[in-house]
Amino acid sequence: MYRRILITSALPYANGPLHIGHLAGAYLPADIYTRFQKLKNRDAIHICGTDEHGVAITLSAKKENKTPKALVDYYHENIKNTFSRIGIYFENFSRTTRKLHYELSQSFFLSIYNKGYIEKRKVKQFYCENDKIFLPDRYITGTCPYCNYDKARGDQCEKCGKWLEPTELIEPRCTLCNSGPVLKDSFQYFFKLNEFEERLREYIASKKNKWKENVLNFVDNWLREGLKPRAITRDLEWGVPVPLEEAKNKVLYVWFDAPIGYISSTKEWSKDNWEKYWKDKDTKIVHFIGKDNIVFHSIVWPAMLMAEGSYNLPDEIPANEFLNLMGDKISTSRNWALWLDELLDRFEPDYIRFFIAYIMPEYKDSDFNLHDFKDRVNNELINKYGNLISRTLSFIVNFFESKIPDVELSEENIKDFNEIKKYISEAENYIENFEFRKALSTILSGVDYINAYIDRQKPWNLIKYDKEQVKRVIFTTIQLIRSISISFEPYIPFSTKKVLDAIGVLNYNWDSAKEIDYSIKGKGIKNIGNLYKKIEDKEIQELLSILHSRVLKEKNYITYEEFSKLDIRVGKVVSAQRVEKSRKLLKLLISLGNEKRQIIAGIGESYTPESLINKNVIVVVNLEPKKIMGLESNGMLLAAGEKPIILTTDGDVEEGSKVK
Ligand code: B3M
Ligand code: ZN
Repeated sequence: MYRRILITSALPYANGPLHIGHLAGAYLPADIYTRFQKLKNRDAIHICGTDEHGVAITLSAKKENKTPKALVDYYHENIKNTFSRIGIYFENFSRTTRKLHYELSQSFFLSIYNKGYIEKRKVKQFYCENDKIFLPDRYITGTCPYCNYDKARGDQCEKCGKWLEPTELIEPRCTLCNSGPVLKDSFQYFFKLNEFEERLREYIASKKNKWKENVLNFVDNWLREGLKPRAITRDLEWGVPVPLEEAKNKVLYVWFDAPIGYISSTKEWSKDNWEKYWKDKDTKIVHFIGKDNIVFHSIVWPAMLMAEGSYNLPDEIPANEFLNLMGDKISTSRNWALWLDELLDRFEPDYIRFFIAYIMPEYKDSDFNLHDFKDRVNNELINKYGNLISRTLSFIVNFFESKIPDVELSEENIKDFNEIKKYISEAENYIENFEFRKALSTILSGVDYINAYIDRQKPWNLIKYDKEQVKRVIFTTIQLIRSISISFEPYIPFSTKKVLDAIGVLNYNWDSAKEIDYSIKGKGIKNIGNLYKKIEDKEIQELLSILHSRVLKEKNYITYEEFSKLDIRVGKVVSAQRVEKSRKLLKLLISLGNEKRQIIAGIGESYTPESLINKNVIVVVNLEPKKIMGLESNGMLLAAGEKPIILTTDGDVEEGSKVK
C-alpha cells in the first residue's frame, strides 16, 4: 500500500486563458481524484504550475506584441485566478521561469550529460532572415515529398500522415512570413532515448491491464517504430540556458524542462518534504494529462527519469481524450472555444464542474453542447440534488422549528440508511480506477434512492397523524443527505460545503459517510433557501450567439483561387433511404443532369426519406469520395444548423447547374 500520493496535472502553457477542453482533459479529473484521496485521509498533494517556455510562448508573444516575459506574467496570474474560481485546488501552482526551476532543470541536464546519455550532433537548421529566428519544424511549410500536398508542415504531412524532416520539404517556406528560409549549420544536444528502449518496454509491460487502453495503444505504436535520439536543445533566446560553456545562446527544449517543473514545483512547496514524494518507494505518482501529451509522459519523461536515476517513475498516467464544442473541434486559432471565465461569469462553478464530469472524455472524444449543459444541470443536478436539499430543509423549517429532530432511530430506519453505503462504496471503487463518469452516475443513483425514500415515506401526509414517525424519517433523510453530500464533494465542492454547513456537519471524511452522525441530533439548521437557480434558455442562446459571432470576426480569408476550387452544383433527390443502424444518416441518390451520385448525408433527424424525393439540393461535387459506415459517399450536401436543414434553390434551375 502507498503511504502518499503525488498528483500532478499537465502544466498549462501561459499563453492564453483556460477553456473547457483544458478542464476536461486534466484539471477536473485531477482535482476530483485529489479531493477524494484527501477525504480518504490519505497524504495526497496536487502539484502544478504554468509552462512558460517554448515556441508556443514566443509566437503568442509576437502576435500580441508583447515580450515573452510580459505575456507569461499576465497569463500566469490569469490562469491561477481561473483555477481558483472553478475550485481546482493545488498544494502549489508554480512557474517554469522561477530560479529554482532553472537550477533544477540545469542540474538534471548535467546529471544525465555526465552519465553519457546526451550527445552533441551537427544539424542543419532553417533560419528565417526576415523574422530573425531559427524556425521550429512546425513553422516551416512546403510540399510533401511523398504525396505532393503543398501545405505539409516540417514535422508531419497532415494529408498522408508521414513524419517528416523539414529538410525533406520541397520549396520550404517560413509559416510566419512566407519567405524562403536559409539552411544554416548548427549543433544540438540529443538525448539518447534509444538506450532506454528495453527498460521502457519492461516498464510499459508492467502497466498492461493497469493503464487505460487509449494510453497503452499510443505507447505501443511508438515502441513499435523504435526509438531514436531526440534533440533536447534549441537555438532560441527564451528558455532555460543549456548549462555548458560551449552552448551559449542555446536553451533546453521546452518538453525537456516542463516535466521537471513537476519536481521544482513540489520542491518550492516544501523544501523539507518534497523528496519523499519523488524518491520514497511508497509514494504513488499520478500524472493527469490530455491525450496530446501521452508520448512525452509515458516514454520521454520516464526515460529522462531512468537516465537521472534518483527519482521514481510515474505509476499512473490517466490521460483523457479530447472535448469538442458543439460538435466541432475546439480551436483557439479559429476562436472556437468556450473560455472558463466567460462560463464562470454566468454560471455557478459547480454547474460547470458537474457537466464536464458528466461528459468527461475518458475513453473517447466527447462533446460539450450548451443545450445539453442546460438540460443536464437543470434535470440532474438541480431537480435531483438541489430539490432534495430544498424540500428537506424547508420541511424542517416548517414543522420542526428549524431543528433536526432529536429521536432514536428504529431498526428499520437503520436498514434504510445502510442502503446508501452501497452507492458510496461503488463510487469509491470507480474513482480509485479513474472512472469519474461512472462514479458520478453512481452518486446520482444514490440521490435518486434518497428521493424515492422520501416519496415512499410521504412525511407531508404522515405529519397529520404520526409526528414521531416523521421525526425518524426526517432524521434518516438528513443522514442520507449528509452521506451522499460527502461523496459528492469531489465533484461539486462549493455546493456540498454549503449543504453540510447548513446541517451542522463539521468533521467528516469519506469513510464516516458510511456511518450515522448522531452529533447533529437536535441541532439547528441554516435555512439556505434554494440551493440553485435553473439555467434559462435565453442564457444559452446569448452565449451561443457570442460564440458564433467570435468565429465570424476571426478573418481567416481564403483566396478567390482557393474558393474557385469548389465545384458546387444543384442536384435533385431521386431516391432516399435510411442507413441501417444510424439515426442520423440517409443514403441519397442525387441526379446532377447527366450523372447520378450516391451521397451519405447526416440529415436523418430532420427529414424522413420520402419527404426529400424531388427536392433540389446543393452539392459539392468535387469532394474526394469517402466511405461512411461502409457506404461510398460521392460529394457533400450543404446543410446548416444543429439538426441540419438542407440548402435548396429559390425556384427551379436545371439539374447540374453550377452554383456561383
Ligand atoms: N504545456 C500542455 C500542452 O501541451 C503542455 C504540458 C506540459 S506538462 C509537463 O498544452
Ligand atoms: Zn519568416
